[in-house]
Amino acid sequence: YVLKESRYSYQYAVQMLSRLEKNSNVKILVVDDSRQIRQFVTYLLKLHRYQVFEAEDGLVALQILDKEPDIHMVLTDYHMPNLNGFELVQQIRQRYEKTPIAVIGLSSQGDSHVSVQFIKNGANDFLPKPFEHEEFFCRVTNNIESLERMLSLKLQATKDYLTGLNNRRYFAEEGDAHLRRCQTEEIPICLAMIDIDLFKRVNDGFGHLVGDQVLKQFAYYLDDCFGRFITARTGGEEFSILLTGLQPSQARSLLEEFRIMVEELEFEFGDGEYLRLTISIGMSVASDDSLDSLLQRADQHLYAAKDSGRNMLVS
Ligand code: GH3
Ligand code: MG
Ligand code: MG
Ligand code: MG
Repeated sequence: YVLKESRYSYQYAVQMLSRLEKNSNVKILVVDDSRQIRQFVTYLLKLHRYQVFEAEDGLVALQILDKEPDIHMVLTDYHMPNLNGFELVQQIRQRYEKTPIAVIGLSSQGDSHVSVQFIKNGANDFLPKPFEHEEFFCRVTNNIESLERMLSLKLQATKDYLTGLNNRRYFAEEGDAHLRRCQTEEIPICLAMIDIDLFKRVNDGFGHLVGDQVLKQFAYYLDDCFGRFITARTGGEEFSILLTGLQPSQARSLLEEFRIMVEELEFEFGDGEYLRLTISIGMSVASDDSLDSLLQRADQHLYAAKDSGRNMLVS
């Protein structure tokens, strides 16, 4: 006989437990003006260990979403005072343009018009009330799974695989948007391009794997010092930072401090061995130009730093 895996097998139980454990990290907002329905939906979700927040109308829902940035799913009724379900979805899409939030509309059966309108207004899915519990859980799980797939794709598209820093693509998109915001608000902004000196020698002398290991350590220090700014690995051994809210003189001294710190660092590899590095930095100061022209000027300054003997900042 081949024992068919039972629904109640040990493996199944382990699988269920890990699913529930995963669910406990998922925050869901339930919006309904009927307290009874709200509590019932909450009860169902809590059975599956989800973290649940409740709102009695759209306005309260928006307040909660503002306070809880990691709510990624909203289940909402249509008929509600203040802000109805459609208006809530519209508001969510407008305000959280860049945050993936799955919205599932709920409304009484027979109102097919409502389901269409929910989807047209930006909801991901719709569920008529009353619903089968199984269908309810299937829809919630499906939507969470597609959300997770989306988040993981987004992460892959914006992060550098080796160092975990933002990649060039992220820097171009976010940097450009950020630069514009700062320009309208008249916040000072500088761009630094950092390039590791003679990095080819690390690879040639110790091998590519050591080179990778060193780049990872370098990225760690860069993030530690400049993590509050927009940073990225924009080339092989080249990194860029948008220094916002600092006067050029402040940006310069921060970068100088970093350059000197790097000079004194010991980058470990193999069995307790270490090597030293220096960096060259090109900095440019934004006026009303584009990110491209800022990058271009920083690059010219970086080139000048290399030309003048490396291990220095030119701005
Ligand atoms: P310079 O001071 O003029 O910048 O000299 P350099 O040797 O750093 O510059 P060059 O552009 O000639 O060489 C950069 C080297 O960085 C070559 C390349 O093998 C290495 N590199 C780029 N990306 C990676 C990476 O992901 N891993 C490793 N191990 N090496 C990399
Ligand atoms: Mg209602
Ligand atoms: Mg280099
Ligand atoms: Mg380079």
